[in-house]
Amino acid sequence: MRDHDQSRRGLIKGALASLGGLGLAGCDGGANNPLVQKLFALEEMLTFRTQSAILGPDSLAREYTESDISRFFKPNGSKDPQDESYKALAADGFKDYRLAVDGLVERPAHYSLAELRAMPSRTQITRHDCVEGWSCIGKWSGVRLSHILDAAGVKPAARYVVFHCADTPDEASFGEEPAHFYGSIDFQAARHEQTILAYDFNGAPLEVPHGAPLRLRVERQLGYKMSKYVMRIEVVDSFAHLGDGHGGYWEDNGYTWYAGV
Ligand SMILES: Nc1nc2c(c(=O)[nH]1)N[C@H]1C(S)=C(S)[C@@H](COP(=O)(O)O)O[C@H]1N2
Ligand SMILES: [Mo]
Repeated sequence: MRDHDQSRRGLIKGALASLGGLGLAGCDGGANNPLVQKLFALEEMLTFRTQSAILGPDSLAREYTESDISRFFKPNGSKDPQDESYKALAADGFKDYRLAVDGLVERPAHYSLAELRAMPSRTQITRHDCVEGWSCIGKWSGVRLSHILDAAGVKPAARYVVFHCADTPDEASFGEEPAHFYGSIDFQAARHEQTILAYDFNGAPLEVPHGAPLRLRVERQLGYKMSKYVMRIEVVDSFAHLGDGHGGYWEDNGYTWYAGV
């Protein structure tokens, strides 16, 4: 059963990959291609059916060994945030970085990197799949998101965890501040054992192209859900008020494309 579904997914991934080869797919623009959107919707449906009906949403993503680690792990999307306060933090080795945790929680908090590193950690070697059709295997270490959520005390009305990021992928227009990247996941994903806020990549502190100083790993989902440059975690009951209301930067981009063409 599992192999069958894996190979169906493989076929769709292959189709996406060949589109990528034609320069049609990819996080940097091709995601707006109608065919890519359709294939992605199909992929999402099959993935959802496979994972919830057969594997169960809490089952673990495959973990690999040290020798499987990709020699080159492609950085994608934002690679060098230009936000002034982010640049100041980076110039100082993120000494003054604080992760904010707020929203529908009993105990809003701020954590330095040292405090995050002092929490129980998890290390996992996993495969990152971008919707563009490429995959890389890397080793990630960080704190489980569920640990952070438990420390904050999630209120009953909470439904999603939102990640507010430092990067501003789009140009500012008409003197407005450029919008920051954001993403969101539900609590099933947030509390999954392999869902971590990673500060180390392949055994060394995360570097800027991969999301320094802290990035989400949500291993049962595609790459674009794994917010880099996480500055603030907000627990919400709805994301309708954020961005264009679709729960994330990439999600909002998909919607804009459908509406516009
Ligand atoms: N803040 C932020 N997070 C992001 C992105 C981005 O542009 N900004 N791109 C996403 C996409 S499409 C992918 S494939 C992965 C890439 O992670 P990597 O650069 O470590 O390979 O980050 C995801 N998280
Ligand atoms: Mo991606």
